[in-house]
Amino acid sequence: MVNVAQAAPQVARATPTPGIGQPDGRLGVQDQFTPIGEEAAWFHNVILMPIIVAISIFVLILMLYVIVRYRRSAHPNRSRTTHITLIEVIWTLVPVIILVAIAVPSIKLLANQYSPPKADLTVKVVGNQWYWTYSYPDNGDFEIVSNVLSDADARARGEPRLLGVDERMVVPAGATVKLIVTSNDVIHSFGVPAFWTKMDAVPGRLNETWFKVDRPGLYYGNCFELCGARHAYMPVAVEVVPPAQFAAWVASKGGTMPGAVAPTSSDATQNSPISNPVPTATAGGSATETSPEPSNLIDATATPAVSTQGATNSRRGGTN
Ligand SMILES: [Cu+2]
Repeated sequence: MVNVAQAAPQVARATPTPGIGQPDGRLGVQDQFTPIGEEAAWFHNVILMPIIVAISIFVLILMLYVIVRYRRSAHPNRSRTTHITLIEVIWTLVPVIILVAIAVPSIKLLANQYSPPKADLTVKVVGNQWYWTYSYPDNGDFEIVSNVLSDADARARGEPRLLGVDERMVVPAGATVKLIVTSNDVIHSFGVPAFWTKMDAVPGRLNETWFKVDRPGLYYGNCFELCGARHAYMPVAVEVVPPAQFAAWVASKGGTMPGAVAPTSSDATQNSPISNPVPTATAGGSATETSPEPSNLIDATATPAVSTQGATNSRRGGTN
């Protein structure tokens, strides 16, 4: 698996590890393999769940106590008490304190999700009825079409039913991967639970998310938006590989590594604003009016990041 660099055309495929990157019937969230995922799972498991359980048990005990202690047969003459200032202050302040205690780690997590480190790699994710395409603008802009495996093929390859795909998204381990997510037809949603990554794929709109995984392996996800008859048949499979193997895989797909060919364009891409979807709105909107093709959409929005000269040249070299 490590020495695939010499075998350029055919690159080894990772096999799934039980319990990692796929549902295994457990209660709770999957094991997390990104910094955001670890933080979010900690927030869920250590903060939210204990508070929710404690409140539920407290309220249940309180109700049982009141039902028994103040039952009608024990109190033939009802109490005329309507206000106790102390307890009203308490039951106002305690929930406020609980909410603030939840809000602090929650907002911190949200801020971390929206301030990714500089991207090492960009992958364009396009949802289609009913498959995904992945293209790699930093690596010669080759495109991969990812279709679900048939049950027989999945069994033959040792992959879980309805999660295995023919062509996986492959990314290098330890790299910050920026995803630009859009759709070709209806609203889909790209998600990988083990990364805590989920993003709507909306036609005519570019959404952005990111992940960074250090552990090589195979991680499955799904389309998370009900998108039509074969919604359940467009799984996501992300294979995280050592960087050398990623380079071999890119070569096997006819792509190039950024440093090797076009250092200037890759620099420009890396300098592009990571969490700024604003410039995409106008370009995306106009592109939608003329043509709904998402590759045009993304090219149109990608041009500001590269130099204006580059954009003009490519246009001249292309259709005009
Ligand atoms: Cu879908």
